[in-house]
Amino acid sequence: GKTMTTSSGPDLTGVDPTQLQLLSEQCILISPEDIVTGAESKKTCHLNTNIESGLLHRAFSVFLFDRNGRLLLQQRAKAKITFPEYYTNTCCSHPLYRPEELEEDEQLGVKRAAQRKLTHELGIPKEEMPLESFTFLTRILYRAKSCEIWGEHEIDYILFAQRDVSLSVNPNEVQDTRYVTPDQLKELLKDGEKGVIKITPWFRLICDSFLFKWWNSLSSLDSMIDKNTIHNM
Ligand code: DMA
Ligand code: MN
Repeated sequence: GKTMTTSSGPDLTGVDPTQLQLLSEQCILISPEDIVTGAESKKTCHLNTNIESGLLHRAFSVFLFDRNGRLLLQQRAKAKITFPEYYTNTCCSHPLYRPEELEEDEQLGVKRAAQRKLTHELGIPKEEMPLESFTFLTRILYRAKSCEIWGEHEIDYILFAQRDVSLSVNPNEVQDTRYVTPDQLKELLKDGEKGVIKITPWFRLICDSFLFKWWNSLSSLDSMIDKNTIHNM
């Protein structure tokens, strides 16, 4: 007979099973002023239908530099539901709705989430990225579509760190990694404009605004910190 479908929502057939499981993670809902208002699943937070109704969540973006000042980039895995195979900064994800990742003092919650995902995506041992190794620079509010169904609408905490690390890439998350100089990144951004490669919208926004200025000040980042502004991009 006929199969009855009672649940509404996106068609998830063909989605990578590991990435499908991660859709049940509890993200942190916030107001445009970055005040916590509740929790919703990663799935709910990333559906364009909900984003169009204003649903907003908290995220972070790590920019990790080696001792020579080169930036570690990743190419997202084909299995990623949003922005598969796009080139982007070192690591991005969401602090989860749990006490240790909700802590706002010294941005400890997002720093703990960053530590967790640097291990999960890139295999960097926690001991190599102590919480003190992260410098929080500022917050960026942006919205972007990945496809007709999925998108992003986040306040993104920008975290910088500089140290040499050991990598052991998780192929379900990351297709490739590469250290780049500023000139090499500029070439990559040009390839992005030509459509030769794809670059994530948040990474593009940060490259076009703050990245190169901050990169120039790697050894004196303290003067660049802007804890109070939420930049609406
Ligand atoms: C989400 O990144 C966060 C930003 C800043 C876009 P993501 O899609 O890589 O998250 P996850 O790795 O948790 O799927
Ligand atoms: Mn998100």
